[in-house]
Amino acid sequence: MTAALLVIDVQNDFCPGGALAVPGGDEVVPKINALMTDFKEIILTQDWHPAGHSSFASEHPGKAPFETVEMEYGTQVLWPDHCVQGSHGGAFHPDLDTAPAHLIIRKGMSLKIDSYSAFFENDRATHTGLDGYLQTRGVTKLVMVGLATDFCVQFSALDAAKLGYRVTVRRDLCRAIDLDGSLAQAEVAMREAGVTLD
Ligand code: VGL
Ligand code: ZN
Repeated sequence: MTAALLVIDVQNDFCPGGALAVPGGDEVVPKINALMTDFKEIILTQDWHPAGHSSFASEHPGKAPFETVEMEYGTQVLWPDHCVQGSHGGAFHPDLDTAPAHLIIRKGMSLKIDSYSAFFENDRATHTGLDGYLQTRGVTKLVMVGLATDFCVQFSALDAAKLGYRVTVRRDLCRAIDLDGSLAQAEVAMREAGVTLD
């Protein structure tokens, strides 16, 4: 059995001072770096939106960040412009040790579809390719850390569990946005899906 560490969206825009700052987002960086030494397989994800992405409130006249809209694929939360391709906000936190990573999965690159999960876009159908990569590398167990617990970490954990991986989320190495109780909901959903919450 091979375990992989999945480090989710530890990027400047999700850290204090960033466009969509997650409280304490930068606090997890040193401990994530330390945890990397326990893994032979390390994968990073990077939220990587084209300018004018449909998840940005600025693309929806009359709408403010954190309101929702109905998209073809379901309800979408609208966000401040964040993690634009090539921007400083889209770069990894400068202290994150990216050298040991085997693979960097970029997501949210389709203009019209957001992607919280490391496995599927928010249409729940379009693969990122991560599942194929993990299968061909013999990975069956995933430990997840990063930002944000209630969005990208949760969606990644639920998809991974559904795909048959054994999943552990290290809550001490994650931080949440927590919109209207979304963190508590995420924890219930992850537990129900058989995800281990450490
Ligand atoms: C995320 C909101 C929008 C995340 C990404 O990484 O959790 N949240 N884009
Ligand atoms: Zn995003």
